[in-house]
Amino acid sequence: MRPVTGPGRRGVLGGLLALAAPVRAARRTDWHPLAADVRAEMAWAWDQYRARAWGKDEIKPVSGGSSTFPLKGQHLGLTLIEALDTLWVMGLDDRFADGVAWVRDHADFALDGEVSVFETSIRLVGGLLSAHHACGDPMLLARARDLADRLLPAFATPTGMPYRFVNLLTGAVRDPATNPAEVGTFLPEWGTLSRLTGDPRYHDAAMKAVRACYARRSRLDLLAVKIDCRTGEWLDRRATIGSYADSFYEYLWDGWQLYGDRECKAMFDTCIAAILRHQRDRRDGRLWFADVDFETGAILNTRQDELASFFGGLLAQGGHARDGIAYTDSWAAVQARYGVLPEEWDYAAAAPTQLGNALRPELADAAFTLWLLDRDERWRHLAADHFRAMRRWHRAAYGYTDLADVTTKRQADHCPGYWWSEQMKYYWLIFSDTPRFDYRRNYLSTEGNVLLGLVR
Ligand code: IFL
Repeated sequence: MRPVTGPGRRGVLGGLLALAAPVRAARRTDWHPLAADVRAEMAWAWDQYRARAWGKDEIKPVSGGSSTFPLKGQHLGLTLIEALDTLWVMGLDDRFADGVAWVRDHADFALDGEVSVFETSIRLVGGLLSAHHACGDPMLLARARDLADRLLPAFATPTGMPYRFVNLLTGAVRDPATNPAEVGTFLPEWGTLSRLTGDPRYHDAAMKAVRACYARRSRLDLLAVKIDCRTGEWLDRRATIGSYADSFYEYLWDGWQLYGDRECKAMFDTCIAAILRHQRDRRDGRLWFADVDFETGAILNTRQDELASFFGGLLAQGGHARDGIAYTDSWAAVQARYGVLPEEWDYAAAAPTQLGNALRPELADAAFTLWLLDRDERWRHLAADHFRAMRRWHRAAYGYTDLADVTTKRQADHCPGYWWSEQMKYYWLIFSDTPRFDYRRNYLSTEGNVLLGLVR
């Protein structure tokens, strides 16, 4: 692997796009009061978690209970670990120190139970690495390494693509029917681990898995959504930019941005060119990306995961600013209609097909990424709408919860770990102009973990 040399994935191209989309001076707003609101909400939610669910994976913000994830029935401190670099970048230093002390005294990954390799890596390995980036405590790096070592047995397959689940204590693996996202979303965390420990195994395992999946692309250069990690055979024909594929493309770009890896850039360019060619679909003046047959390009459906709403930022990063902005505008129009995006949207019917919202960060992610690129105030307005809608409808007695129905705003009772790592950080960074973050040279993972760009 190569050292970190290039600008962070969300920091590149800023000057170029600024020329294409100049900041509109007339809309200048003082965003700092909103940043203060975001920070106050984070501190309040953390204090609720501290009082009612300390060390548990996830708080139930309506009832005040807790739930486990990614292990069943045993807690790993998911929320706490996901929150750490957000607390630090907000300057909530006592709370950050309290969380680090919990990791030092209580985090234990030698538990007899199975976890999703993908989820554990992006959330917990990534969370520990970003906390280490914030404060430099070697204990955090040691914990990240211990956990990654427990995930490594999943990669011992004939193709190098990992099984979906592994037992943290025994290394027993389960479920070979995996997908591009769960195969190709490791490189930034695992490459960082290799750089910091001098042990190339993490980077090499991540890269081998990416190559194995990419090598099996169709003649149209499209990937399908389900693949057997033992044989490399596709188990489905559907190509999508949504869940089960999304972050595969994101991490190709990230491999280029973080490590200057030309192979990653070439793979990214090939995949994105194919997506633009075969999946781009315009309806009523709006840009969407259809699910298509990966070998013929025939449209299979016009449903769009909310998860795909991050994709506009990625397209712009990769040099497709016009498409990236148009796609983000499509989602912004849905947000304007419902206040909160539904989990799934049929763009041909212009109607939601899944009514819930799992407290999702993706549109705020796209707004932040686009803003880093062109500094256009409209992205801050979009992020502000996202934040204000969240505060209005997702706030509950003991924190922020997901919604069961975006049309009625009926609340469920679950706060996912990523809420602490993602949107709260995106809002803060886009509104605060904090000196703790390098706005020109940085890297945030798919989970919002800052692996480059914290300024101590
Ligand atoms: O874990 C989060 C991350 O952004 C991801 N997929 C979905 C989650 C947030 O919606 O890669």
